[in-house]
Amino acid sequence: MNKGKFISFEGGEGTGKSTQVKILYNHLITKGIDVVLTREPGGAPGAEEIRQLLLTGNPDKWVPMTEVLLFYAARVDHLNNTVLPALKAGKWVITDRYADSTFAYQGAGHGLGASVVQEIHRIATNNFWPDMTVLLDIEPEAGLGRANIREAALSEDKREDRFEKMEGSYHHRLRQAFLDIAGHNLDRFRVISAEGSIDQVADRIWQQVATTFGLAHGK
Ligand code: T5A
Repeated sequence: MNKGKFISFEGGEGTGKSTQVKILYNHLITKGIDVVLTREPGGAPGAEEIRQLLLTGNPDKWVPMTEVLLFYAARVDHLNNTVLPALKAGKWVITDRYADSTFAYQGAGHGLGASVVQEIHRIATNNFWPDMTVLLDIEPEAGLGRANIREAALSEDKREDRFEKMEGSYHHRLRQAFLDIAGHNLDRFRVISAEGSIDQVADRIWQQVATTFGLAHGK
C-alpha cells in the first residue's frame, strides 16, 4: 500500500498552530506532495458538528469524562472519513491538533489521568499515532495574548474560546503536560520554540520536517 505521512501540530492556545499548518501545507505542495490539511476537533462533517458542542459555552459545561468521549467521537469520525482514506491514497495529512491534545487538556489539565485516556485511545483508534508531531512551545501568557487579539475581533456568537477562558494555572499545567508527553515520545515529537516572527517559526518547522522525511532543506 502506498502510505502517506501523518503530521500533527500541538501546543497551547495561540501558539501559532493554525498559522503554521497552512505555511507547511503550502510548502509541501510546492515540493509536489499531495497534502490534506485538517484539524481537530473537526475535520469531517460529523466531527465539525461535535466541535460546536465542545468549543462554545461555559468552561465547566462538561465533566472531563463527557468531554473526552466527545473528543474521541469526533476523532473516530475524522480518522475514518478524512485521515485514513487520504493516507491510504498516498497523500500526506497535516492536522491542527490530534490525540496528544486530549492527553494534555483532559488527561493532565483536567486530571482525568493518562491511563484512562490511553485506554480510550487504544479502543477508539487502535492506538493510531502520527509519524511526526510538532509541538509549538511558548510562555502561556504570550500565546493567550495572541489568541485573545484574534478572538476579540469576532462577534460573541462566533468565539470558540471555551478553553481560553480557563484560569492561568491551567495553561501552565497544560504547557508542562505537553513537554512531558514530548519527553516520553522523543522519536515522534519535535519541540519547536513558537517565539519570534511567523517566518522564523516556519523556518524552524521546515528544517525539522525536511530532516525527518528526507526532503531538500531549501525553499
Ligand atoms: N482540545 C482539542 C482539547 O481540549 N482536547 C482535544 O483533544 C482537542 C483536539 C481547540 C480547543 O480544543 C481543545 C484545545 C483548544 O482549546 P481551536 O479553536 O482549534 O480550539 O484552538 P487552538 O487549537 O488553541 O488554536 P488557536 O486558534 O487558539 O491558536 P493557534 O492555532 O495555535 O494560533 P493561531 O495560528 O490562530 O495564531 C493566533 C494569533 O496569533 C498570531 C496569528 O496571526 C493569530 O492572530 N500569530 C502570531 N503573532 C506573532 N508572532 C507569531 N509568531 C505568530 N503566530 C501566530
